[in-house]
Amino acid sequence: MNTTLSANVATSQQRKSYYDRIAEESMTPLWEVLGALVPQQPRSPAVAHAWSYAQVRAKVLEAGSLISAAEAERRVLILENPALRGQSSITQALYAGLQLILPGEVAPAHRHTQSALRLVLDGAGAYTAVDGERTTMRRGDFIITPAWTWHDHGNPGNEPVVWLDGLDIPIVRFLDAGFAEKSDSEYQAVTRPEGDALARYGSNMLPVDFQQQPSDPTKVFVYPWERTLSTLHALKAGSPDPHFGHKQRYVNPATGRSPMPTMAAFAQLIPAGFETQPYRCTDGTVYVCLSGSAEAHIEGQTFRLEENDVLVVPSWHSQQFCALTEAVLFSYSDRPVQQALGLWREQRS
Ligand code: 1HN
Repeated sequence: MNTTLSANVATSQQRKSYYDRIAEESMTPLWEVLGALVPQQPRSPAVAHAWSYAQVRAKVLEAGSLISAAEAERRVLILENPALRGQSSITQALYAGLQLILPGEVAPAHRHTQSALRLVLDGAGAYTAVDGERTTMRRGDFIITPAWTWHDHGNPGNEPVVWLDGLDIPIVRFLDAGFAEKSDSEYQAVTRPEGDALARYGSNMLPVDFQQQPSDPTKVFVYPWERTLSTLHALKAGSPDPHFGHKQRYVNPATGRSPMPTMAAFAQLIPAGFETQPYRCTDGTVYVCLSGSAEAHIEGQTFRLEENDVLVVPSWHSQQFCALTEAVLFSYSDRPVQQALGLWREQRS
C-alpha cells in the first residue's frame, strides 16, 4: 500500500476519528500544533494594558475596610493581565499587585522561594523587614525580598501606605519549585540597625572577606529613591539614548548582575518632549510612572501614563515612549532568566 497516497487522500473526518482514537492513549498529532509550538517570533497571549492609579486607588483603600492585613496575610489586589484572567499573572512570567497596609497593622513574617520586589507608591510611615533589618518605606524606594528570606511589613505611622509588589510567581509555578513557611512570631527579630546593609554592601565598598556566587541575590535590599533620582538627574548633562532616554539598571553591586536572579529592574528618565525610537524585547515588562506624564505607544495602542500608573508591555511588543513632561519610569522584567537561558533578544529600529 502506498502510505503517502493514502495519507493524502484521508478526509478530515478520517483524521478526526484517528485523533479521537489516539486521544484515548493520551497522544495528539504534532502536525496540528507545530506552528503554534514553534512560532517564527513570540506571540504572547498577554496583552498591553494600563492601570490608572487615580482610578484604582479608592478600590485599593476600600479593601482596608473589608479585611485586615493580619487576616489577609497580605492585603493585595492582583493586577491581572486582561488576557490572562484567573492566572494571577501580569505577563506569562510575572506577577504584580498593589498592597495596602493601614496604620497600626502588621503583615506577618513569612518566607517563600518566590522572589519579590516592592516599589513604594503612596503614603509614608510603613516599614518592611528583610532578614533582620527594617527599612522605612519612602515613595519611589525600590526594595527587594530575595527568595527564602524572612520578611514582614508594618505601619507604625498614621497614613495608609500602598506599594507595588512584583514577584516571579508564574516562573516558580511553571517549575513546580514553590515552598513557603510562616514564622512562629508575627515580627522577625531586628538584628541590624536600619541602613546597615546599604552601608556595608551598597556604598562602593564591600566587607573585606565578602564573597558571592554570581547567582546570589544582593545583600543591598533597598535602593532609595533619593539616590536613583540624583543619578538620573546627573545623567541629564549627557545626551539621551534614542531608544530609552536616560536608563539605568539596578544591580547587585557585588556582582554587577540583577539584584535577584529572576527579575531585572530599571529606572529611566525621559526628558520633556523626548520621544523614544521604536524598540522591542522578549522580556515582558511592567512599567510604573513615578513622576511626570508620558504617552506609551505599544504595538499601535496608546496609553497615557500619570504618576503611579502601571503599564504592562508583553514580549516582543513594539514600544515607544513620549514624555509630555519630564518623566521617570521604573520597570521590571524577567530578563535575567531569559539571558541565563540564552533566549533574550531585542530589536531597535
Ligand atoms: C508576598 O509574600 C507578599 O510579602 C506580597 O508582601 C505579595 C503574592 C504572592 C505570594 C507572596 C509580601 C505576594 C506574596
